[in-house]
Amino acid sequence: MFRHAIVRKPSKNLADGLTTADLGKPELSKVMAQHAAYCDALEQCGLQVIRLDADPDYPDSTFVEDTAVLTVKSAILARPGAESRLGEVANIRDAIERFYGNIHEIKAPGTLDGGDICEAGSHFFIGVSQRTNEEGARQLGAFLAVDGYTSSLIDIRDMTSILHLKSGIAYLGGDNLVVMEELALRSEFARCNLIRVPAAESYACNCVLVNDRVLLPSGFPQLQAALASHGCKPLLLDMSEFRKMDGGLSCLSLRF
Ligand code: CIR
Repeated sequence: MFRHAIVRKPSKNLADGLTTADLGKPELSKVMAQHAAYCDALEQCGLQVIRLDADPDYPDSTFVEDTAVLTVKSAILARPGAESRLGEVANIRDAIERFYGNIHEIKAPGTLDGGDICEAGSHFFIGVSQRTNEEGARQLGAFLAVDGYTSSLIDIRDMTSILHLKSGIAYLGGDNLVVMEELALRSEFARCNLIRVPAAESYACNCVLVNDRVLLPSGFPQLQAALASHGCKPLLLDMSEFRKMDGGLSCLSLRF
């Protein structure tokens, strides 16, 4: 069960952040409305939402998930692989320290974005990507092992279709894993019960199990139907403006 979520209000200069999407500039009024709806949804799932102020020094800072990995046992501060995002970590530390006494840090030359880390029960899939390097993955794996978790690496460095591992997979409890077609045959997922997402709906792979609901971007009817047939209760959210900045649902919060 999650009880809390940390979010950061989008900054007015969100459009100055990093993106590879060719979808135009985010519209500020829609950004704010979509973020407010996202926070409401987390509250509807029973979470206390800790809202941090916008930080114009870091246009990507609303994507808080990339700054840390939070488990039941400890917090690990990340070290984002994009230079322009490195300073976001110091600015989230206070909020995390309010809840965790035990805080580890990924250190140079390691890099790690929280978006590459998929918790699946007592196992963690760690994406090695353009943002998370092998050293960052190794450091995280060692911290997790001390707490009794296992982990495995999923190399996505050759993939241009996703930024982070969790752009392409989501854990839904039990053995259930939502997975994009391109990753469905990876041997690392052979033991999972896969909910395969057609290429046209790939963006929706980044859905999030929050207690008894699954946050799902709106506009992806096939995955919505597949989730419903698995007994999940999707809660739909318009993500159009964050998608323009390569952002998905999971990256807008740290849940714990
Ligand atoms: C970036 O490129 O870092 C941001 N514009 C988007 C980060 C999205 N984060 C995530 O999926 N965890």
